[in-house]
Amino acid sequence: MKKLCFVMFCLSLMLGRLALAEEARLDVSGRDSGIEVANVSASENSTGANPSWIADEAARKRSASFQTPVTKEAWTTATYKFTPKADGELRIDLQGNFSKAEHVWVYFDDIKVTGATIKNGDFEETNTQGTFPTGWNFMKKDGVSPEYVTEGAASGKGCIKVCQNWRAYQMISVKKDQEVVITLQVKFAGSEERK
Ligand SMILES: [Ca+2]
Repeated sequence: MKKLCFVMFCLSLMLGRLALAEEARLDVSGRDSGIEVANVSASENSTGANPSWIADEAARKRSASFQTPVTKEAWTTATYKFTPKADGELRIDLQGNFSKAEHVWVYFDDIKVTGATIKNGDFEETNTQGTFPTGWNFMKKDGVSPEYVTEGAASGKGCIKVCQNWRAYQMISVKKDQEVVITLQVKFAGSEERK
């Protein structure tokens, strides 16, 4: 019986570990503009959908969430697609996957968009001090912020480090029925225990 308990304990640890797989996450939101986001899909190494965790159907149709598994060893390239159902602005948020146990930090770089215009998707344009990428907003709280990073970028010199609690975001202009295709590179940047 003790042995069985031990096996069950090991299995639960393994499953817990699987559930903690590190992923980059990009959310698209038409919450403010009321724009629906249809035909959500992602490249084979990723997932993309109108998020099942939003219970209200109308709100769910105005959102899309994409996730890509990341490693510390190498940058991963992913492609995300969706079609806006009206002209206007959508917000995109760059973050890591949600975990109750950890803050999952992820690097983003080399974001290219067709069908809409993104500002400074390669994070190469900065303020005069070279400490902040223009065109982006950083979500700051509890004295912590996303980071602008100038070492080890996937493309050029700069990239950013974000997680679910501390995101980078901007508004992109979209057109009715004009498919938006986002390609980007992501990499795991480490995790820390939630306090
Ligand atoms: Ca870059």
